[in-house]
Amino acid sequence: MLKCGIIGLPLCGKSTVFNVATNAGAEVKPYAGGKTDPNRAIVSVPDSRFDSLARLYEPKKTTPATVEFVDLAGLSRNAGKGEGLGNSFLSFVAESDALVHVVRLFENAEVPHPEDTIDPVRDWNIVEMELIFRDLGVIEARLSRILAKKKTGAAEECEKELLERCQACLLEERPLREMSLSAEELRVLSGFSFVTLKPELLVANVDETQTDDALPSFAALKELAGEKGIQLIRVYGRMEMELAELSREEQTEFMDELGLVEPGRNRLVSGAYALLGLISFFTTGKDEVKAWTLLKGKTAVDAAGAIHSDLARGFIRAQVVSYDDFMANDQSLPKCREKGVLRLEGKDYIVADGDMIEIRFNV
Ligand SMILES: Nc1nc2c(ncn2[C@@H]2O[C@H](COP(=O)(O)OP(=O)(O)O)[C@@H](O)[C@H]2O)c(=O)[nH]1
Ligand SMILES: [Mg+2]
Repeated sequence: MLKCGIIGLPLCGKSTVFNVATNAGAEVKPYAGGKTDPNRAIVSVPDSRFDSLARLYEPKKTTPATVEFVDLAGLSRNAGKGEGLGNSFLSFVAESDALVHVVRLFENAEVPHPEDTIDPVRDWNIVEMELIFRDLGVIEARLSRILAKKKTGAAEECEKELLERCQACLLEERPLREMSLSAEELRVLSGFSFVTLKPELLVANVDETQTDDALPSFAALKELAGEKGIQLIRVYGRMEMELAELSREEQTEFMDELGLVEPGRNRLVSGAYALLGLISFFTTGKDEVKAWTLLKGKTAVDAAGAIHSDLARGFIRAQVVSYDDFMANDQSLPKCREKGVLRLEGKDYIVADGDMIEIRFNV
């Protein structure tokens, strides 16, 4: 399951955004020190196709695709003042698949800002630099271990050369995700869990009174996101957290007022999903309708393996029909077969978003 770590300076609204994403009701207040377990919650990925399949099959069990959000309390108050974000924070970032980076735009005289003023671009840079320092430290440690060796093999020479290129990138204050790395290079780097290699979703946490696109802090952030190629979404943190607790009808009413088409939860979950290039495929039946998560570009055998390793091992063929074709043909598999939209695909078939798949296998 995909794990999204929520990061950002103290009091920027991380726990608030966590609650928007998960409706988990985590405590929203300044961290008082001491050791605290992170807030964790698993949420299902909103998908109207999955909902209609579940209604149609009326299975004993429905299993939507899921995403986990993790929000760590207790970032160091001294982040950005050269004291680092703390080890527990950085190890939590390292175990995330994607980062949801929250920056504060909201004005609220009751909530102090660790840097005293509202400046989301500066805040973003502070956290980004912490992540860059962390990766630099990991590289330096590894390089000095390689250099200390009397003899190094060809593989280590390659690794050293690659790490030095990464180091040069970080020393220019650029995250590793800005490098163009081959699949093989990414494989070599995978063991280091580099945090600046992780895809990042930038969340502008604005107050419900700040709906204007021309808001200077928002305009500046938009420019930054454009420059860096980072996906930016706007969340009315406090307001949408309260919204998440209301009934559907009440939510819709308030969302209309704010000009929002989708609730914050959907924007956050779908944003993270798209960010990672994830798609969903479905398995259907009387027992269970289930949505599975797969990386874009993966094959029918990968899909089989996601379900069970036996299905990948004994893979013969995948019976595939797209959700859209299925719906367009009276939700009837025989009719889909007749029309030729229900196909038998081989191992190398690239799974498309919304495919309904049945694996034929033999073990
Ligand atoms: N006015 C306003 N206050 C907010 C907003 N988002 C968060 N806050 C307040 O800012 C404080 C810190 O929020 P919290 O989510 O605990 O920040 P964290 O330290 O990053 O987890 C809380 O008192 C929130 O109510 C917002 O959109 N508007
Ligand atoms: Mg918090």
